[in-house]
Amino acid sequence: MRFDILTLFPGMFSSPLRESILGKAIEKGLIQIQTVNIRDFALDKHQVVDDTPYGGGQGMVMKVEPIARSIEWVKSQDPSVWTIYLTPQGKQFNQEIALTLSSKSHLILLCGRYEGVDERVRELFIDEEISIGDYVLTGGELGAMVLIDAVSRLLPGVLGSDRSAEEDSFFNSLLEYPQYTRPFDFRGSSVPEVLLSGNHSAISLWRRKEALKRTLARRPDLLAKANLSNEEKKLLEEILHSNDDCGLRNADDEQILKKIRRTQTDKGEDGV
Ligand code: 4GX
Repeated sequence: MRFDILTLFPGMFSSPLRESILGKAIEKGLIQIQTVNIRDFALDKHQVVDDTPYGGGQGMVMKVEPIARSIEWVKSQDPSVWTIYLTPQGKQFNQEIALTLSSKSHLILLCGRYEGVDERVRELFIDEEISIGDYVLTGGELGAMVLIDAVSRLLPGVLGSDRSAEEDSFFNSLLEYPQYTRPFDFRGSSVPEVLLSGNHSAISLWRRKEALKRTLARRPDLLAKANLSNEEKKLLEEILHSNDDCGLRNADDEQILKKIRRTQTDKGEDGV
């Protein structure tokens, strides 16, 4: 899969995407990450890429021509490339979008600075607008890195052969269970005995129950959407009937709890 990043700050991408897992993926030829400096496509003597907004107001707007030329330059190599603009006004990025994007062969990621890009860039060149979350960055570059990271690890061969992305708990809309490694005892806090038992079915059951508890406590919204197996539904009822309230206290949570019970019953015996 190929990523072309259109930015005024290509230097930002030199290290973060070339370390560790993504660095190996590049070496193996599984992904290709190229930066395109938008300034190189400004034709005037001073290579101006921004200008004051029509109608007045604060700050600067990125000019349409240098962006248009850089996109057209990439498109001339591959007309089928999918063009994304990172902006807080876009659809909020999540695992499902990452999965959809991972089936594309080539993405352009346009990184805006200042007050954003001239509206005609969106109108004429952008296929999809994506936000990485409800906060304001100084530019789209970090958003592009987040997207590349999340998409790349879904590609076959990027994660080690012993670990597939389908095993991610987010795939099943549940948070991860707690993990431990040595030492057994750290300052009086020890590892749950079941993990040392060698009883694989008991360990698996404990982990699924802990994942459910944690999801109920921290992200009950995810549970409402989850496709739970019959066994998981049973475990969930056990948790809900125990004295441990899993941190669910306020009225909002009560509503979500009702919804979880309803959706998980409505889905019937197969959990679908
Ligand atoms: N998820 N930013 C875009 C420029 C800008 C300003 C105003 C449109 C309107 C962001 C995010 C993000 C900062 C990238 C502002 N564009 N990108 N940039 N949140 O905050 O992706």
